[in-house]
Amino acid sequence: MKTFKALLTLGLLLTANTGYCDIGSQDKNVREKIIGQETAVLTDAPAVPPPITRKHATKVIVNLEVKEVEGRLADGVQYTFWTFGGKVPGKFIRIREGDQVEFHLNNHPDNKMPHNIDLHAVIGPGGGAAASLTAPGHSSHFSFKALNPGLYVYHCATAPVAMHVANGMYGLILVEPKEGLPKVDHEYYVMQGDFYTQGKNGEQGLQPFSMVKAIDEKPEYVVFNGAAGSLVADNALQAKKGETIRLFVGDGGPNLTSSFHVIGEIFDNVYPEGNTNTVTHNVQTTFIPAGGAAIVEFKTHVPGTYILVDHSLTRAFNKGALAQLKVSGDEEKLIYSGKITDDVYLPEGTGMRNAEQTKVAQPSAATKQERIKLGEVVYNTNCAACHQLTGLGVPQAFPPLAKSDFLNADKVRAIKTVTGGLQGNLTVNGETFNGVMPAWSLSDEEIANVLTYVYSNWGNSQQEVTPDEVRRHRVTPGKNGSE
Ligand code: HEC
Ligand SMILES: [Cu+2]
Repeated sequence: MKTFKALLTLGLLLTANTGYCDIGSQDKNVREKIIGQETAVLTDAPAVPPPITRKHATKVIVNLEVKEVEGRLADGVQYTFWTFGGKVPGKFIRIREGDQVEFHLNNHPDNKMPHNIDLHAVIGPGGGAAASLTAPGHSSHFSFKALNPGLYVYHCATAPVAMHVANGMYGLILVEPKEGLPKVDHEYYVMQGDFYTQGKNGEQGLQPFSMVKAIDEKPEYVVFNGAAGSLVADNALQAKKGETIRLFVGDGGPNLTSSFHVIGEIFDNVYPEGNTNTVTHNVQTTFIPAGGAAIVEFKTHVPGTYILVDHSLTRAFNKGALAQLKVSGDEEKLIYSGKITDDVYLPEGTGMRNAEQTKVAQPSAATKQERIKLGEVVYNTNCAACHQLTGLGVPQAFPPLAKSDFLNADKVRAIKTVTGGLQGNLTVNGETFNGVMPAWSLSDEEIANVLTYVYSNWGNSQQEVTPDEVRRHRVTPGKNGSE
């Protein structure tokens, strides 16, 4: 009670000083009447939904679909992204302060993992995470009231959280202040993220996630909008001389902070940390924490190509955190006399792409040793998220594969478990589990490889599983009646 009074006094003091009372306006937002209903317009980066012009709070329905998709991370480098809406970063969500949001999280049936969402714009435990945990082929919904205006990050918070975020599960939600934001000519959505591949930067082929590099905070790629070069050349941001630009910039991390800078521009306005109540001016580089955001605004005066970077520069020029803004129009010699060409920084930026070629595919294994090696890749890509790289699992959630009595007792049952999925009560090494193991649509070869890898490690029985055995014992997903 005392602290509450103190906070109230602080709130009043702040009102007196800045004309703005955070706590009071939150209370007003709690009480604000909800009039009508609409479905949110969601956009893929770099597009931003149109400004909100309504003068009242409404009920906004948000439908967001989680999709696990393979896509381009850099030239010749593919990655299995986990996404909110099919792309990295996730769909941009724009609502108004005071709105009541009915949030639907849909986990596509082709996905392999459970997912959820933690929106930093939500006040409530987990920011919606516990209320939104959703298995593949399911849809959850929860609702929240947007009490604080600002630009907020949202992300998946399913264990292992850092892995879900590292795979691209983040995006931005703008809670537009009641009075709206000043009008500008262009609004764009840019979000930085760090990626941890098993292969070195530039190594070709489909690259599995590396938990080891993620824990060491040593990304192979640091990029804007989900891929190196996502916003260059034909995909560069566009403007004309004399236009005003607003960038909604987020940092999904999972680990690195961004020193966000546009080479050749000065930010006329920055709303630091995404806080729409405070504007600072004449900023060169603004700091964006992991899991944070900022809004920057500037007017273009001189035509040419401007480079957006994380000013921790090896990230920009060696790991991919580089984008372009192309400003068209007549030269402006008075402000800038030099000749401006398009490709000043590109030769350096493209240097990151040449590296030796390694092929990540699954040929058929000639020996057990080869099978184990191939199985490790399948395991790290598909199984480690739950059963962990150590095979030890997660207490009360994912059973261990290391020294598992369930696994070692019956090879055929293991094949049925992986091909058909498994749910319901299960006892492994005396511990009870009651979770859902998804069914895997992997080839006979891949399942033979992954099970042989599992059997050959962590104190297990050393059995080999052959593709022929998988073919003979595989079951239809969901039809695993063995347990
Ligand atoms: C989304 C999390 C998840 C992923 C990914 C996953 N599993 Fe499982 N797995 C589970 C859960 C949960 C159970 C226990 C199911 C139950 O309670 O009935 C389980 C059970 C098992 C079991 C039987 C229990 C034991 O510990 O021996 C085996 C074997 C197994 N999984 C192998 C695999 C393999 C191989 C892969 C990769 C192809 C894999 N799992 C991927 C969640 C997962
Ligand atoms: Cu997730």
